[in-house]
Amino acid sequence: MVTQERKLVTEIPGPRSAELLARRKAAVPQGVGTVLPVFVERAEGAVLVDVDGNQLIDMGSGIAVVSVGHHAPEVVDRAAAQLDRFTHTCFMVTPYAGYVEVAEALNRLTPGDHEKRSCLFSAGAEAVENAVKIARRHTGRDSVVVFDHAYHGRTNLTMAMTAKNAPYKDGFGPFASDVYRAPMSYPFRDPDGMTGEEAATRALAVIESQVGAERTACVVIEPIQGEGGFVDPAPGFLPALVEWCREHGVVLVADEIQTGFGRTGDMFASDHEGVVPDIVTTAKALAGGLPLAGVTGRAEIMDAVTPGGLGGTYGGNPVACAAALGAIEIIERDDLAARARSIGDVLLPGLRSLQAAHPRIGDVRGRGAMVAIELVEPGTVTPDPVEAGRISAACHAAGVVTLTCGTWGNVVRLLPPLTIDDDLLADALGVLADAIESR
Ligand code: PLZ
Repeated sequence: MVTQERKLVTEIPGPRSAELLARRKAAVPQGVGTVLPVFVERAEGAVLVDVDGNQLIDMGSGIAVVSVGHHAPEVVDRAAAQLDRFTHTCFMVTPYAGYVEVAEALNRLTPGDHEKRSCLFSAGAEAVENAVKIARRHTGRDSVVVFDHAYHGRTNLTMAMTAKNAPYKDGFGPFASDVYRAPMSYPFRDPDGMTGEEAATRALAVIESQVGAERTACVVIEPIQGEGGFVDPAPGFLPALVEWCREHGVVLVADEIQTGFGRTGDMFASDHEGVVPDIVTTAKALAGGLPLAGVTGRAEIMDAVTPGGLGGTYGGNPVACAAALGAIEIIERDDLAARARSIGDVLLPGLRSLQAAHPRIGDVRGRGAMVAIELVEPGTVTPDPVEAGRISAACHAAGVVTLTCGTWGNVVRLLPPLTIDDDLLADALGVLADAIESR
């Protein structure tokens, strides 16, 4: 049992982690980054235990993956039982019930009560790639519209869809064609008072003039952007995009890979404004730590692809499906969306009161347990990535895992497990406050 408390017994990283870091450097290319070089030995709930015996509060959840907490018994027991039965057949060769059960759960939980179908993959980027394939086949059109600050993955097509150059795209081209970028609604950086509807008009003008509705297969959007800086569009932006898509037969794909499964205080971030996407991509929190991703959409769109057009050797691996059924059980039974809202009710006011005293905190934003601060030069919107890095590093040194994000790397984001207890959350917020104040 790992006690749910922060406890440092060495400096961070400790000597054993430092030793492993040296081996890592000799064995793994530097291109695979490291946010915080403590090597994890065990994890439970919201606490990571490293190889030196330090206990760190995990405010990143492995990038929004372990929403149900580390080592949740429902996930571990189901996955272990499945390991004992069989680990692989390939669903396309000889199917098994777990895949179908996950598809049924996705069809039930994603926004809208229309008839749906779901197919499963191993990584988020793969889900996005397949959503685009399906939208293209269904519409017979080629063009894909994405947004400024978007993040959709690291494969060739999803690199083209991702906005930020370094480190994601720099030197990795040429990229897939027929991907077009529209301006995002970014309330902190948009003209004062710009509404979501006005931001949508701005985006749609770009799409209509530079792509054309009749050439557009799909519009792909994160309802709250993740890696791009937790950019939460102004109310009205998403509904206006959906309406335009419907009018023009364009498939609206909501990339809910980071926002899904209760994270933002609704089961899906699209639910917040009653938006019903045509296709939803999921991954991360879906399987509580095992690799699994989903594409869920309207039956008539999903069934546009002929047999054999979708798949992959490992997609919907039986162990990952068993884990997903455990994770989904917890998310629904314990109403983790409501828990996410109460986490937001602690974090957002706490961060706003820090903002009042610290002009480098330009913006506090997010919903539920997906919240962030954007650091700027005081009194301006000029990004301050150095300060974001300094704050994050100070949190790490004190035993709290935080992540940064944003096009300019100037956003510190918080993504705790939704099961984190109040004391641990308060401790993490206190560490963050000290880090901000220690300048
Ligand atoms: N779409 C919205 O957030 C993954 C990437 C971390 P994969 N985000 C974390 C990194 O530096 O690689 C993500 C996402 C959204 C797609 C993806 C891609 O999911 O499972 O990493 O392929």
